[in-house]
Amino acid sequence: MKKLILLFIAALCTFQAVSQNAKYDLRFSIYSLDCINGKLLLDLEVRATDPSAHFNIADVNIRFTYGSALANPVIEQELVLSGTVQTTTPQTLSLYAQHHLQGTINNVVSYNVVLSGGHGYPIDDLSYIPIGRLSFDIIDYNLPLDFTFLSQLNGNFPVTTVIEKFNSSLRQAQEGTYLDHLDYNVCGYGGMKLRPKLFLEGPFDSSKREMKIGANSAGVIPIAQPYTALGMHIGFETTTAAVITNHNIVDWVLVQVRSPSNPSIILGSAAALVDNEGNVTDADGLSPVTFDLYQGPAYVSVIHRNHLSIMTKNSIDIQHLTIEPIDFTTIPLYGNNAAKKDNDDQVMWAGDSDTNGTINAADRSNAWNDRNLQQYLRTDFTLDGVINAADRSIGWNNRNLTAQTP
Ligand SMILES: [Ca+2]
Ligand SMILES: [Ca+2]
Repeated sequence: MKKLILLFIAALCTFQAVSQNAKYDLRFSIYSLDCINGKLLLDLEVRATDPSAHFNIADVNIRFTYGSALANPVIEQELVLSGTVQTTTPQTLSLYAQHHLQGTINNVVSYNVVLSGGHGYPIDDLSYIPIGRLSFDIIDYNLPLDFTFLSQLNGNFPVTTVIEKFNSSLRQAQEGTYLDHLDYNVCGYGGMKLRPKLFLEGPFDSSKREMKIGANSAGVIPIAQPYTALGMHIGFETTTAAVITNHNIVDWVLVQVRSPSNPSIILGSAAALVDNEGNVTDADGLSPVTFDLYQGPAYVSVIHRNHLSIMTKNSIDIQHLTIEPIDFTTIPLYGNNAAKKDNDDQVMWAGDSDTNGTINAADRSNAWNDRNLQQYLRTDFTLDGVINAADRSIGWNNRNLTAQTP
């Protein structure tokens, strides 16, 4: 192995430093985090630094260190730079050899891609492309992830190297920005604690700036959360009738923590209770909503079974074991018109009886079909325990609205 590395380094040294524009940025992107089975899938991504730095990418050797929370890196999947790829300028095909971990040892990954034919894949500054996906075992749930690229700029050796194919020759591209994710989200029992606040339009009383507890008074709120049965969550959170009564519970909601690099990826979810003042708590009615994640930047979203889901506009830096308040009644939200503006408050839109993210005629039809029922049903948009004209009215008023959560 040592010989191979030396050969590789010797090969790199043959590239002359010439005036050029090829310059690249690298980042890590968490593809998925499975805290139950202890698996992390991590994508390595590259882009050109700016419009003047676009180039055709040939060989890549990405080197980075990882923390002792993780072990056993293996290549899970080759992504864009895999096998035969289309090269646009000129129009032709390029071939990449099978990706290897070459020199991966002692918490250093050396991810190796070699162009074996063609002009290489053109990268630009508009979007990162994923090169390949690594799998890690999570072996210590109480430590943060700790990824650091090894770069020339930091004086590391051997370093990350990206090679440009220019005409028919190869030359080394310049380093741009390396986005290291330190202390990133990782499984850690109860490590992430949130205290969200939110208002639901259906029961919201704007004159009091709180929510009515009609469904609670009617005794229809179940002690088991409804989201697992709806296929939105894996979990078995239950409360008690006493908690529902004593804490003026309005309903169950689902709180989600999402990847900062791709907010469509849900890193953790928890069913939680919301009380009449909008406080979202664990099933005991008091504790913060807790996730088996360590800490890190993350988007936070809230799902309700018949209101449109909302998410923070930006990722939030959540610290380990520090209760993070997230006031959805005022915080900037992701997307456009994500919530109703009611004087100074943001209020989640009501009327999505099938939780499909859109309020339309099907929802109003469902509310009509359930008229006069007195049950815990998603057609009860006002959350007062009965389905009637008031529910149909709210569904009509909010017609054509869609959830902004990715
Ligand atoms: Ca719907
Ligand atoms: Ca109702």
